[in-house]
Amino acid sequence: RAILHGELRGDDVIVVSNREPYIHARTGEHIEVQQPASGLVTALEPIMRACSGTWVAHGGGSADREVVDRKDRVAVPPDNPSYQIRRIWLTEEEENGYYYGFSNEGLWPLCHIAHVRPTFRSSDWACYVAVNQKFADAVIAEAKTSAPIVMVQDYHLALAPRMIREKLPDATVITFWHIPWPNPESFAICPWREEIITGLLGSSILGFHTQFHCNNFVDTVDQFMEARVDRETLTVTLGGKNTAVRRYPISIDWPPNPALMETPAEICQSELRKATGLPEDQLIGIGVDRLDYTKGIIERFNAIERLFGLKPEWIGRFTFIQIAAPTRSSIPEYHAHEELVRLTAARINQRFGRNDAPAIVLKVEHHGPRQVYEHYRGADLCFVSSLHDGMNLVAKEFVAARNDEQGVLVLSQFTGAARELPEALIVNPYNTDQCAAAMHVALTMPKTEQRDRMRLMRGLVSEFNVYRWAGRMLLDAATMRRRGRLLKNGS
Ligand code: GDG
Repeated sequence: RAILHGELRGDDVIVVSNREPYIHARTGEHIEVQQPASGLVTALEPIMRACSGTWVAHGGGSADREVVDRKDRVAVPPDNPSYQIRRIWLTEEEENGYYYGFSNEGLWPLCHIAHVRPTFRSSDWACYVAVNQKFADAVIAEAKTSAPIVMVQDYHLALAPRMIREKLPDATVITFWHIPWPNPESFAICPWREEIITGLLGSSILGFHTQFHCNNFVDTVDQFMEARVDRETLTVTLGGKNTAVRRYPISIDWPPNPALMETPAEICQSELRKATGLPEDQLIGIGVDRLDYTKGIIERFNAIERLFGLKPEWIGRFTFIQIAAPTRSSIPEYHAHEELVRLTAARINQRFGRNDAPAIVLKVEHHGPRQVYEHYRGADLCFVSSLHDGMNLVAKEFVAARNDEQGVLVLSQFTGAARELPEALIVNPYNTDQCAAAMHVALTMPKTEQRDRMRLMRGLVSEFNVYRWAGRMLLDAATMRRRGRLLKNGS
């Protein structure tokens, strides 16, 4: 945090992402400010608070246009403004082609091995190119110097790094890819694979959550591009320009915002049971996800059903509460997935629910961050069953929320987080029996063992927090800039 406050304050830092950190929405007479359910926002917002600067993002809220100044800027956070959002406006056609189409029906399933076929349309690609140019132009317009530090976020903006570099050759472009990078054979089906890779190689640094994703990227470059790959230093050179490919595992704010932890854990426990109409001594499991098919919600529900089938003593004594934030609902796959999630929960409730104790409580709605934390703090176990996930911040948030050192994390082996949190009960979400058994272990785990595991996990998340994630990237960028200056002066 000190690095961000000290070295970078006043430096020209620009973040660019599709999603904005604050959405202004109109409800009748009032304008409400909401924070979107997004791992990227969770991670970057505290960083921007600490180092100021400008965040370029798509203005998607119903009242976003009403609150900006003449240059489409608004100061945030609303309670204590410390940085600017510069909003980009997209037409419906652009949003459909670039965001829903190429990004989320093409790249998202392409990069997640979740067995949903990617859809590639040339009309979507044309929008993707045009909108990436729009974002790049805004970054160029916002730069106060010829060598800003630009932090490009995620798969929506794969082409922007090169577009920015073309106009600002001295910029330090740090790109972070928040989702997995698949193996070369899987990536190869993308009709514009060379263009995507060339775009990304406009970056000075390209970051992924895990070494595995870095290696997959470098292997993909090696197979499809005329680029030099130095495997020792994981540096790729294309057209004389170097890109360092590095692992930066993302994390969360630490210590968590005190406002999220105000209610003592015991109160959260009793309130959660009361609010859900459950008996006082009911055991509770919690899941918090965007309603996305990669998160393995169906597999999770199937495992809960198996638990009740194999261990009937839990029927009526254990309830699983699933917070499912609506997301990308205009994409048919997501619509169908939501239906299936609802049907599966209803089927299991019919089979194993009891009058005052449903098996599954499904809450398909957006919750405030405080409510999310109250669920974490009130539960006995948290189940993250992603089929494939870059990192997964829910796992880390659950650990951060449990300052009472109680609660058990059941975690999919296909998340980046599983590599950092071996004290969780690590499971294969496709293995229903194994997941059911892990939940049984969690529900019967002695308090002392819960404490020992939770302490180790909290130790890791507190040390490797989001400031370290951003700090390491920015320090690497600073070293690169110093080296660049030295070489320039020497030549
Ligand atoms: C991508 C990558 C990577 C969820 N529902 C609500 C809500 N959330 C918040 C959670 C958490 C965030 O959304 C989800 O973060 P994840 O990391 O689990 O997942 P993605 O959104 O898919 O994020 C992922 C991440 O980027 C960062 O690099 O870890 O692998 O897929 O913070 O708490 N928040 C609120 N209401 C909800 O209803 N307020």
